[in-house]
Amino acid sequence: MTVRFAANELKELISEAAQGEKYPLAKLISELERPDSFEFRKVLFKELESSGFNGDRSVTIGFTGTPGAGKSSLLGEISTNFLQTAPDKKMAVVAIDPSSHVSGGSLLGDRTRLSLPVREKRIFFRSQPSQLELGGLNPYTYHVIRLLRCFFDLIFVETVGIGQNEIEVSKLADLSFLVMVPLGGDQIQFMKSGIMEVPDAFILNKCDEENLARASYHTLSTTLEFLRDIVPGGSIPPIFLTSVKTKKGIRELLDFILAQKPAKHRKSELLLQLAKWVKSEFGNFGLSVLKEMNLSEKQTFEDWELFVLKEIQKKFK
Ligand SMILES: Nc1nc2c(ncn2[C@@H]2O[C@H](COP(=O)(O)OP(=O)(O)O)[C@@H](O)[C@H]2O)c(=O)[nH]1
Ligand SMILES: [Mg+2]
Repeated sequence: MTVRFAANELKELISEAAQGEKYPLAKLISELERPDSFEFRKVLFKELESSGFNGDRSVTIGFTGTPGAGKSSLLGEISTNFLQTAPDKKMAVVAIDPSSHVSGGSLLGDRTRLSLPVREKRIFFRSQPSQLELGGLNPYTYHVIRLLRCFFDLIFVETVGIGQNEIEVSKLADLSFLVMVPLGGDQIQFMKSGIMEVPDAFILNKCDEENLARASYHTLSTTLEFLRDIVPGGSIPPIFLTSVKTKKGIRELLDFILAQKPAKHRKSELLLQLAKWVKSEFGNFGLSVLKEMNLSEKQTFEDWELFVLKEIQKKFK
């Protein structure tokens, strides 16, 4: 692995990215997405840390659901609202969705096209090819999110899929939403896959009509009471009724998101991601070695990665 940037060049890219410049940030992300990014990551995250960018105040929000539920359209509406209502904040969207294409200043949904001012420094879009056919996290998503956390207050991650994929994204998110359409087959499918247990909150999008909205809310809240074994009269997770068409509920949804505090302990997230990496590289053998390790004093993900690699190599000898 060659180090692709001189130290001062890296410092400059970081400072430009921090000011909202899109090209330098895209360049840093592209480097992170290379399979051999280890040395770069090590240098980058050390540099960020020492420059005071630790991402502690950033909130990561997962938007998952079946294709066509309106995730991209919703994120477009949210972006527009965000620019008006949160003048002192910055947000990023990472779409890990084969059908969400992001180019220039526009977020392209399935058939929707949202154009935002290209020079708007408070918003950043990025699409990542999905590893699996139907959504799922790319192996580099975690590192990209770590980087974005240093510069943005809110990071939205859009993923597609039913089942395991929602669980994957919820591990990186401080707040995870399941986006559904009213009275669709989604609920039954989600119930079967056990996914209703995972999200922190629900969005029923395409509630273009009041009656439909009311009926769907009732069905979903009853289902949740039943599935989550909520005592009668007990509280169910938040459900948002939205329509991109009529703009219903978008502002409430954004207010809820803006009120969210970064909740998750980043350390346990790091350990989860480390285990995921070890499992993909070394399988169950790797995991069994990992379990025996004392990892307490390591700092960055890269420190841990190196340490784990050495330990596993020792076992192979
Ligand atoms: N009627 C209606 N259509 C919507 C709404 N939200 C999205 N759509 C449409 O649903 C389709 C899929 O939207 P998209 O955002 O690409 O869904 P995604 O696959 O979940 O990202 C597009 O044709 C949108 O215009 C809504 O609230 N009401
Ligand atoms: Mg989409």
